[in-house]
This record gives sequence, C-alpha cells and structure tokens, in this order.
Amino acid sequence: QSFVVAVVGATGAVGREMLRTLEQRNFPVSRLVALASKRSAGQVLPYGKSEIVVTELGPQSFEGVHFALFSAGASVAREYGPIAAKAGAIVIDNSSAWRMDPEVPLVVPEVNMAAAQHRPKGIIANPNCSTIQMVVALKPLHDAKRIKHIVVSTYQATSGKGHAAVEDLLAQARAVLDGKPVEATVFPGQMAFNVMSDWKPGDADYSEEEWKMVHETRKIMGDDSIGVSPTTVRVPVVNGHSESVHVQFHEPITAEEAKRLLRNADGVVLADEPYTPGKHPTPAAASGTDPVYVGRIRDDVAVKGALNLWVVADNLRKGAALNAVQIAERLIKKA
Ligand code: A2P
Ligand code: 11C
Repeated sequence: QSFVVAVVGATGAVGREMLRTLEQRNFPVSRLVALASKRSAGQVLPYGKSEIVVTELGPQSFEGVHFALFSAGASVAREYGPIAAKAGAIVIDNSSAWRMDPEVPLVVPEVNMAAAQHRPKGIIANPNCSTIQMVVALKPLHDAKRIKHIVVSTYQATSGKGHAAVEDLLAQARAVLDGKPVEATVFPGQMAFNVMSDWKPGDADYSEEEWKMVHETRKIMGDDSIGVSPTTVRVPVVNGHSESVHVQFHEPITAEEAKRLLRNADGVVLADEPYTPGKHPTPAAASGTDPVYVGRIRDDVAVKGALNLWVVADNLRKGAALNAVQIAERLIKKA
C-alpha cells in the first residue's frame, strides 16, 4: 500500500528535511504534494533523484491526501490543520499550535506512540526539537527510577530558527572575519561568535522555548509531577542541538546503571567511553544523522543518586522531520 503525502512548508528548513527523510527512508509515497506560500509557487525542490514543483497552499490542497506533514508555523497550522483533517488526512504538525490541546496527542514514537491512536481532531502534534531529544534520552531512565527533577541548559543551533536564520549566521560570520559591520536580519543582534537567548519572552521571565520544555516534557512522559528547570540558549552552530541535563530521581541511580539502560534504548546511541576530550557527541557530527546521542554520563558530585548527561541530536531530523515521519511510519505498521 502507498500513500498520498502532503508537506506543508516544503520550502522551509524542516520542510526540505521532510522531503529528504521521506525519500531516504523509502516511505511508501504514491503522490507527493509540496505546499508553501504563494511566494514559492512554481519553485522546484529536489526529491530524491527527481524534483517536485511547489504549489500554493489553499483549502483544496488536501483532497485525497492520507498524511499531511505541516511545518509552516503556528498560524498556518491553526488555519489549515483542521481543513486537512476534515479532508481525511492524518495531520502531523511540527508547530506549537496544537501541542498543548488536550484533544491532540503530542508524540515521540520512542516514548508514547500509543497516544497517537487517540486523535479526536485528526491532528497529532510533533514536539519542539529541544524537548524531543531530551525525552528520548530520559524515558528509559524515567521508566526505571522515576524522574523527580530535570535541570536542563540547551545549546541550540541556528537552523532551529529556520532557513533564514542560518543565512544570517553565515553572513554575520563572514562580516566579522572581514572586519565589516555585522548586520542582524533574523537574530536580535550579533549571533556569529556569540551566544544569546533569542526566543520570545514568556511568563515569569522564562522564554517561550523554556516553557515548551516544561509543559511538553510532562505531557509526553505522561507525568505532571516532573519538575523541569530550563535555560535555553542559542549558539553559533549551523545545525544540531546540544543539552546539558542534570536529573534527580525518586530512586537513586548510578552512571553505570544509566549506561546499561541507555545502551540498547530505542533511538539512542550511547557514547559511553570515559570522558575523553573531543570524543563526546557534538552537533557537527550528529548533523545529518538520525539518533539521539547521549554521552558524558556522570554521577552527580553534589546530589547523591542523581546524574549529569550530555545529549545531542540533529534538530531538523529527530527534532522535527524524522520524528514526524516516524509517527507516520508507525501508524502505517499498525494499520
Ligand atoms: P515560503 O517559502 O513560501 O515562505 P522556515 O521555518 O525555514 O522559515 O520555513 C517556513 C515554511 O513555511 C516555508 O516553506 C514557508 O513557505 C511556509 N509558509 C510560511 N507562511 C506560509 C503561508 N501563509 N502559507 C503557506 N506556507 C507558508
Ligand atoms: C528553536 N526549538 O530552536 C526552536 C524552534 O516550537 O517548534 C522550534 C519552535 C517550535 O528556535
């Protein structure tokens, strides 16, 4: 059996990765519909060895579509998600629009695939990239010892902000090296050779990105008692998010036990050699690959029975496109 698949936002950073992921994983596509705004209608995108012409998103775009993978921002998802679902498509939306809706499952296949079976709105939400890689790494530990509290600091790549943000970083880097003035078009200031928090502010002086990590982690893990203390930071990396994660549990755990649990965990690659400079997971090495890499697993030196980990993944792949495609793959297998 094969399926009609629409990619909404096909010209964007995640949309392009969705096309690549569908093709590379041989998703059974009978027809692919690449949708974007009017600006991009007629644009030709690579799709495997062939090409696909972008058409303008409209209310009629979803006729006969089985899976609609959205990555065109929250307002497009709010407007067109229900239209696609009404037309009969299973919508998998990468924006924040539907994630916290109680009638929309928020799914990471390695963690809570069963939730995807109950979708009264016909919509499944794909979590935020920084949340996805963290919960993939922590789920086996949560199952074993029940997480009490997570303290996470992120080192997020510019690709998480979209295609134009990467261009901004590269142009700024060139300007700095050439001794020219730095212009910021997408970032709120100098991103090249700098570190900043560039997300919209949210409640209590936490950024919206930080609140996503709090609420989405609890919803995906199905445990509202988990405490999450986040600090999200943008670093001048093109692609691949990294996270420093401190975790406290209801029952004590050792680094050795955690390594055993993570060695064969779904979606995880354990980099478990003792700390060696240059040998821990890096975003440059993770970029273009599927797994969530977990390294530098250490017993906390101050809190007994707690752990510190370093978690790295390709934010466009596992953090977005791959996670969405994996949801569709597992739904097909069940059908
Ligand atoms: P377009 O390229 O035509 O603007 P990114 O996250 O990399 O910035 O990409 C955003 C994606 O969402 C792009 O594919 C963009 O298309 C698409 N998009 C943005 N606004 C709309 C809209 N109103 N209708 C359809 N697609 C949209
Ligand atoms: C970033 N994680 O890296 C953000 C982008 O809710 O999907 C994605 C925001 C989201 O800036």
